[in-house]
Amino acid sequence: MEPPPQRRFAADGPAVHIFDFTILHCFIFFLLLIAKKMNPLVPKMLSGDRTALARLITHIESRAPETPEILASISKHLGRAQIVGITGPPGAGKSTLVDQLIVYYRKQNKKVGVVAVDPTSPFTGGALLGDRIRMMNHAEDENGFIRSLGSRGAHGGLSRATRDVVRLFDAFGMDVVVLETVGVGQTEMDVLEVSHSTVVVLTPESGDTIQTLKAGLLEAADVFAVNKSDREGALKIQHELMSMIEMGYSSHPGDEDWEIPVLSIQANKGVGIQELAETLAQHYKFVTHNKAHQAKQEKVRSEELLEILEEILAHSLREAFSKNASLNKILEEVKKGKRSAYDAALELKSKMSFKI
Ligand SMILES: Nc1nc2c(ncn2[C@@H]2O[C@H](COP(=O)(O)OP(=O)(O)O)[C@@H](O)[C@H]2O)c(=O)[nH]1
Ligand SMILES: [Mg+2]
Repeated sequence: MEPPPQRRFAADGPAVHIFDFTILHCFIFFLLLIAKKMNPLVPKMLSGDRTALARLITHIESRAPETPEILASISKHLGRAQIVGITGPPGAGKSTLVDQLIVYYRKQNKKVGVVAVDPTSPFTGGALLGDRIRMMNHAEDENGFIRSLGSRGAHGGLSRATRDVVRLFDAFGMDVVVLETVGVGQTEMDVLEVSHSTVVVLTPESGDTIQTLKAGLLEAADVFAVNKSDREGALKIQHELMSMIEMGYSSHPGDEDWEIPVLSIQANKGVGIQELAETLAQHYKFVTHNKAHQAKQEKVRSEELLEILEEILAHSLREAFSKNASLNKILEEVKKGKRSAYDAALELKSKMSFKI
């Protein structure tokens, strides 16, 4: 019988053999693992299926129990997108600006995902409708995707849901993800933690109120965009912001090397958009090499691990209560006011065998 053909690197023969063997087994193991764990929508989404993407967003927005599995299975596909947060008072022109950014990035042949967080929309319907009408300009575009998230249905987890939708967009292959959020409350500001850069949009009308604007809003800015620069007072607010920055009011600790730019924009005419996008590209480069930003991300990630565990445990507990008669009995006693929730919780805690 003929001897088997020699390997190209004969001297490394056995090592090559072991290597092949290990890779093959890892691959099979990985396949088994994902076959067991992976939601079938995930591989579809990863291969570019927009319907699968939309359905996964819905799961995540409603914090379906399989959310952690979905997010775990896309973790290898993350970290490629540039994430831009746009915030500011209602009516400042954020959505108009986001629209223009989409047009700009699409002309550059970049894939863009937009997450609009507007807690006012589920109540009035108005803001959402306005956004939807604008979105239709991009609806036919295969490489743009816009989604509005309301605060309802997210079980207080709006910032978690938003962060996770941004991740889905990243895994889907978006080059840029734009996050629009109204800068009114802490929850709305928290969602910005996920972005590389935050643009705070103000208008000449903000000039009179700049002293009264939430400090958190001004401090969030990596870039200021003074929109509606066609209106009177635009220069005045620009100067006010500049002198505020000079006095060090709005610099981030550790980010002193980044001088916060104040740009003049007219979003409804597309004026200043290119400059904004270029500034954002510079800031993206800056943060990816910046120690203060990395330290902030480390803190965000460790907080997140605890939040995820809390969410998983809460799901398991709810499930246990719905299935277990003795737990249900205790729940009923608490419901009827026969015993306090604290008393019941301490008894249940003492019965839990919980080890890590
Ligand atoms: N005059 C003027 N109006 C603008 C400009 N940009 C946006 N607007 C208008 O401002 C209003 C609010 O815009 P919108 O994008 O919905 O604001 P948002 O609430 O911050 O998202 C809309 O009527 C826009 O047409 C601008 O540069 N100049
Ligand atoms: Mg808006």
